[in-house]
Amino acid sequence: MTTIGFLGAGRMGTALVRTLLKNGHNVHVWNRTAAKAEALAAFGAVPASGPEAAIAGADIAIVNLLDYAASDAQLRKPAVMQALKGKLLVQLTSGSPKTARDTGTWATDNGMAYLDGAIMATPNVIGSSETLILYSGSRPHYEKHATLFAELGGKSAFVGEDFGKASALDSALLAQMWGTLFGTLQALAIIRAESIDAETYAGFLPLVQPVIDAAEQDLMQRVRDGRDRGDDDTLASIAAHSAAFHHLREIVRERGINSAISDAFGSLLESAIAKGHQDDDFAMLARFMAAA
Ligand code: FVH
Repeated sequence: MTTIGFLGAGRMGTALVRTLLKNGHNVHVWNRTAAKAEALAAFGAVPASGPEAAIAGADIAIVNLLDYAASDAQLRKPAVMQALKGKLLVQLTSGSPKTARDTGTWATDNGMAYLDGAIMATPNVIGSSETLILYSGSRPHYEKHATLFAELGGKSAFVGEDFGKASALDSALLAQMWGTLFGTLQALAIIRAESIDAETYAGFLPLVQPVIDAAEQDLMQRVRDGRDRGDDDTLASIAAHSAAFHHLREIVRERGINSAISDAFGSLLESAIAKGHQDDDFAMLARFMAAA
């Protein structure tokens, strides 16, 4: 059993606190709107009058607030910093790799151990064996509390001592998710515009995932292996993609579909061709996406 000082009782904070309580931990919780912390007393939590009171008698502190601005406003209070000295601070608020690194440096400079966590799940699956939360920072402290982290998410993993690594992987996975979600919106717009009937639509759905999986895995492998130059290994050149992409833009235009998504992707293809890469592999576009 661990005594935890927990800051935040929003949707995610409440799910995290309830899971910690269910696993027998002693949780002192503070929330800006006190009623949300008080509601957790029904599950065994101890509502705290302030963040420093929540952390004072705790072994570790866990933060899950809206953003780093809200988190910093609490953590950097002198009384809270005093309460945190010598303890592990686990940041489960979403942020960028930079804010994670800045906070990790601030924490270690002020006598704390630090783990930055990226929750790859919604509140309803916290505590599930399938739930993934990535952590980066102090490996010894992750290993010391690995059981507690596994209770929050069965697929949780330590990804490295660079404080920003968990957030970086989170950002990459979110980019992957939004790319797929926006692509799905585009596909649905075409299906709706072409008045595809329910039976045809039902036949379309099983085709989607295999296409996504194969394309994304092949592309990641090619980018990793540097196989982006036009050679006999190229399956589809940028010119071939651009020619096929032209049909997508035709449908979008003819059917009056919002062209923001297809215009964005089309401009990447066009700029690569303008720079003479028409015969290179589609994977070459990764160089265009990379920082200049
Ligand atoms: N919900 C989700 O599915 C995602 C999954 C991935 C990770 N996120 C991150 O978790 C953080 C909290 O998200 P949330 O969904 O729980 O958000 P809310 O329900 O809106 O709760 C926000 C809490 O933050 C407190 N808060 C907001 N502003 C301040 C402030 N200026 N000072 C102090 N506390 C503040 C808020 O307090 P109150 O409004 O109840 O008084 C809540 O406790 C977030 O980083 C997600 O990206 C969740």
